[in-house]
Amino acid sequence: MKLGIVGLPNVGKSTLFNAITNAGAESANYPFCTIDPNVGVVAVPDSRLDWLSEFYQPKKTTPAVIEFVDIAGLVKGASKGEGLGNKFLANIRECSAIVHVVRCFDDENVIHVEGSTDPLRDIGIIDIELIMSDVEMVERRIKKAESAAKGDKKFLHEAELFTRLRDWLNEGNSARSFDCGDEDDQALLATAELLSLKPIIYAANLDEDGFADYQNVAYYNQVAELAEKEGAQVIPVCAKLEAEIAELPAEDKAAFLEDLGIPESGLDRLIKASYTLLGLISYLTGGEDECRAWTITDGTKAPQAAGKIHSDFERGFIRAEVIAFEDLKKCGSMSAAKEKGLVRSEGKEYVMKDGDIVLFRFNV
Ligand SMILES: Nc1nc2c(ncn2[C@@H]2O[C@H](COP(=O)(O)OP(=O)(O)O)[C@@H](O)[C@H]2O)c(=O)[nH]1
Ligand SMILES: [Mg+2]
Repeated sequence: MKLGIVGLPNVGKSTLFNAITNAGAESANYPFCTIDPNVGVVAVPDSRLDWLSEFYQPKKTTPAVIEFVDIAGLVKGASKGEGLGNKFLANIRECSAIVHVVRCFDDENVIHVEGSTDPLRDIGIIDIELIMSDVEMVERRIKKAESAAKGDKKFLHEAELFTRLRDWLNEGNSARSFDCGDEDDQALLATAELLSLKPIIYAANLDEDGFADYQNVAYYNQVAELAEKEGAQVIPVCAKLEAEIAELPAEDKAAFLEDLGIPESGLDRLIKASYTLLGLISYLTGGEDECRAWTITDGTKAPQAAGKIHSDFERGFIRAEVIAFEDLKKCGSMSAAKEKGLVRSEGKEYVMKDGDIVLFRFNV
């Protein structure tokens, strides 16, 4: 589950990526912080895990992590192969979601490939490249479905669906906004690995002054308005500042942000939002050896969640002892929570919730 960082050249992608990778290297004893120069692993900030860790003082604390890929080189004409375009588009195809970095700052020392700052124009350029690349995929899909339909009529519907989609894309619309009707059709579309169907977050990259007062920055508001129409999120960041913050030791970070009057770093917000965008949630385990956040897909049931820890936990699942994080925090200790009856015993059909603190009972 990777997120691809995309955007025009010189909008701050690599600066943001470096901030992310540095934050990862510093925040966790993770053995694989930088997998390759363009792929970085970062810990997902989680105040609940911080609390648990404070509470148990374990030997080890392990956060949830996600991967980001810095995808350089998308320019006008990429879908036609311009500037290694196809290679970069293929990189995006391997990602599950997209962080689209949009330049929302003026700086005459940083060249803008299009000559001026204009967030909506920039978004449009990238969108069109993704959409045109999808058109090619969809054309191929239509041909395949049409020839399959000669043998089996059921493929006629697939050909028809993808033809409608192609026309929609050709009008400059993304697959995200395509209204395809029922769930079966949606599932069919999902098999096509379309770039413009991937969930997206806009990262509005502001300068320092802009970031401190982003709600009054016209560039930011333009992106926010577009995002709202698409049902997407926009997160204000100052990549340059984030890169500086990421190099600070954890204990200095909070003070630094406070000095600037910023409650939470844009990077932290972006990472958390990215986790949610991927449809992921965390459950937690706590103890004197290790406190840990475990990543599961939203909607996962208890046995499969247990299987993340060890396959035996899933195979021999008996039940899960579960308490909501807020309940534990309120009670102050596990024994107090038990007395109040807040530790629940849940069975095989239990759907895990974000922030559940869990002890699995199993027998193999
Ligand atoms: N003024 C200003 N410059 C920035 C900001 N973010 C990035 N830059 C500068 O913009 C240039 C291009 O950034 P880079 O991250 O390499 O862009 P990329 O091509 O999108 O990867 C670098 O010189 C950065 O220092 C920002 O928030 N404010
Ligand atoms: Mg770059």
